[in-house]
Amino acid sequence: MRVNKIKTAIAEHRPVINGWLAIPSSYSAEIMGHQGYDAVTVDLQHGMIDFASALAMLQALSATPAVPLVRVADDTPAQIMRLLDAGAYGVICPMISTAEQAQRFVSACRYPPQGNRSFGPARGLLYGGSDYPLHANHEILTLAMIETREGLANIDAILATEGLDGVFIGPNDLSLTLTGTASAESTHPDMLAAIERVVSRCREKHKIAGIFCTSGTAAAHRIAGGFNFVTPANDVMQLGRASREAIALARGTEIPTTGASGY
Ligand code: 3PY
Ligand code: MG
Repeated sequence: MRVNKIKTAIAEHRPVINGWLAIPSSYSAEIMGHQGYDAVTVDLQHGMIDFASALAMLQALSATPAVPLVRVADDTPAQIMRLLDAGAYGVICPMISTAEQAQRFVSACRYPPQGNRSFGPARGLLYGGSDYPLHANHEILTLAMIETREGLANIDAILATEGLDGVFIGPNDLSLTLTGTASAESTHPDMLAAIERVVSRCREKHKIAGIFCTSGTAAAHRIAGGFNFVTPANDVMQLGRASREAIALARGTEIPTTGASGY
């Protein structure tokens, strides 16, 4: 089976830079996959992406060096299994608040006896190789999103879930629940303490510590803070920023720091 390069990078202590797709386009996916990201995630939660678009995007990513990942809309096992069958090499699952939820998520990603993933690997075989069924349990990446107060409180139990590779902080949701304001780069003391707590627990337990960031600079700051899986903004944010910059440079005006998308 094709090796999951994300797991290799983590084992070799190289931070993973993960692109993020919210626009339902196989062409966007193909472009992003060729830019040097270690992985690119198709976002079926907040992205404008349905299963048919996700399938085409995973196919496009398959022809690039980036490892194809998905963020699912929720922890529904049928949805998780279907996206794995569509060739996703890893799943980021939002709003994991308890060990039971984490267990249900991981089980959906693992064939028996480790889990309850139903057999029908489909594109998994095409992308991964004919021995996919033998190695999928080891190669498929599982990241539980920590973005609720309860998830933060249960971080130790969540990280103890057998087969869970790590966590990915949703800083917008986490800051919203902790401070009342959604801000991915919040410097509120409660957020800083929460982030430090998750990073140190991950380090102790040798689990992946991931986080969504608003820019490359913010991602570098997170890596310096101990994260080893970072997303330096999504396609929408990058497209908006690149457009504003081009317009301002053409007009000889100042580049606005935020646009209609809020970033
Ligand atoms: C969050 O910041 O809450 C996220 O889910 C990032 O996409
Ligand atoms: Mg979120």
